[in-house]
Amino acid sequence: MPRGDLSTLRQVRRQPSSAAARDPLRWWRDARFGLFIHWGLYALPAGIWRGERVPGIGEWLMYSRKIPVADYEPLAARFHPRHFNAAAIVRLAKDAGQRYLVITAKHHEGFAMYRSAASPYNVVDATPWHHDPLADLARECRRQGVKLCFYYSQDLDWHHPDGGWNTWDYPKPKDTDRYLREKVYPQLRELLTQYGPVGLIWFDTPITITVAQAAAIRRFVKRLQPRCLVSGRIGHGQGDYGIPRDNQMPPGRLRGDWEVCATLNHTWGFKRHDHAWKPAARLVRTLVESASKNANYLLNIGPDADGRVPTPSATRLRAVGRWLRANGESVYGTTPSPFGHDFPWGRITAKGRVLYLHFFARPPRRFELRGLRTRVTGAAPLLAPRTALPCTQAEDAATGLPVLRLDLARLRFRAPVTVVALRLAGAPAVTPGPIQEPDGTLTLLASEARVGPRGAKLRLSPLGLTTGWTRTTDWLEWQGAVLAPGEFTVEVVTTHQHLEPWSGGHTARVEACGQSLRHALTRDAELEYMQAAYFPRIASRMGRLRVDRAGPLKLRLHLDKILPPPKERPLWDDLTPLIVGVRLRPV
Ligand code: FHN
Repeated sequence: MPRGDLSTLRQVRRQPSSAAARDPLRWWRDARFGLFIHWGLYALPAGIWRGERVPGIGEWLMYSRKIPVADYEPLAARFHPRHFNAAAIVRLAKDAGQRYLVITAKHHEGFAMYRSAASPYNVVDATPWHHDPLADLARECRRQGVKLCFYYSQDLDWHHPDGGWNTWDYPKPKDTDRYLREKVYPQLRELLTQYGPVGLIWFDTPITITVAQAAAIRRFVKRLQPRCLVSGRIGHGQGDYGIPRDNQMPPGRLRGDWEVCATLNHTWGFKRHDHAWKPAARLVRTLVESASKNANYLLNIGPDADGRVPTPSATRLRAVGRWLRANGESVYGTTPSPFGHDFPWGRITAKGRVLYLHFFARPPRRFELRGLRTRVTGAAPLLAPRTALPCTQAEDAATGLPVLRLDLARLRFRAPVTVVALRLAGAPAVTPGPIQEPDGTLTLLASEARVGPRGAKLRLSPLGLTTGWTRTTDWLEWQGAVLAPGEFTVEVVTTHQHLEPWSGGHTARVEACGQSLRHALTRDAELEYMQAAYFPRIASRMGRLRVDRAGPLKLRLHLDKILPPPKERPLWDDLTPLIVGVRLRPV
């Protein structure tokens, strides 16, 4: 079993550099927003097995309860979703502004949600419905202009004796090649030949398959449909784009192409008792944040066993769609923020010579953006392009940093996100590195740090978090820009996946301005941010730092004592400290 955070393992192939070769990703990058659909037999128990609520996500019920195949299979005889309406589901995606749709053709339970000659355990042959919903969706996607894509669990399969991870029915060592030969390849062939052009295959959970197996699956897909994309969770660096962990929003800018996959409540597959619906405002902001980081946003619905989309899901998706209909210009076809850091007021996307400032709350009348070097030729609200917003650009006297000042008196803030378009004289250029915000905070994200010394084991993952910090000689170093010196509270910010333990207790040391702050990484506060339920950000207070002069600030973070990881290690995480960064707040 692999060790290490799934998201930090290499997921993406090195791209050939010619534009033509990159072209297959073009539609996907432009789309920015897709609909994920988790639908399978698990919608019937809906989180309840033999009268008991089963904790965890709905589609994992068979695994969570180690339900024998003999007891789970009969669910198929009860699957008759009379209310399934492919036209309505594709219409919902369109109303939401989603440009592609990814449906679970086969999830880990092993049941094919389409007509499969390769396995009788499929929705046409094994259910009283005798119907292929993927054929309906394919037709509707074509008719309504949405890209059709399939999720396929290439590794975990709790039904096939040699599929990944059913050890309660099949305790003997697995012959993965046999499983691939008997089920995966024949089913992929069906999916790629029966439904017309497929936008992408969303492979998932590459836990047991080898690099050779992953590479062969990729070749197989590309042979049948050369333009079909392959998700990063095929594993072993064979994907066309990367996927952070579920519901994870990484800090700062990302390198390469990514797709943030997320739930509307907590579960993916329908679960009767999961009512933890995320507010629509948060979904819009997450979409914007994804786009600002060169990531698509794939947002999930889990239809029930009758085929109905839960009303709270549909309501929220339509609300996102209403926002997008007015503001879509700042999302579709955009490129990421030119800045490497996140802003406390919102997020930035770009398109050619336009920067879109997305305000998540009413901004102050005198708004300041630091570090933009390109000349601004005009600024206006996206929804009121004739309302010119006065702006000036100057250099900060003490540091020489470019500072843009916008007068937002004429901006009407409309929740959840209001966009201001900045027209530039050329392609956006910015001062690299962290810059103190007008509110006085300076956030030093690990993704903007330098790792040392030469030969360090410590690395920065593609998601901008530390990985492999096992040596006390390694360090992170930043050069930030301070415009307003003074006294600051210094905090180290760490994170962890919510179901996995937090790696804390290590002794950290911050060196800056000739001062040294040494403290254990204790759980002092939890920072508020949108995905905090899944990846809490924990602040550990280090002490106070006095910065006497405006200008560059060099700060180094060391770990003087690193505790050994707990014996009970979770599946994914390498359990070395996951550092998000260091935060300086004026006292
Ligand atoms: O195990 C699956 C899970 O059921 C769900 O399909 C998600 C979607 O990203 N992927 C896996 C966990 O990461």
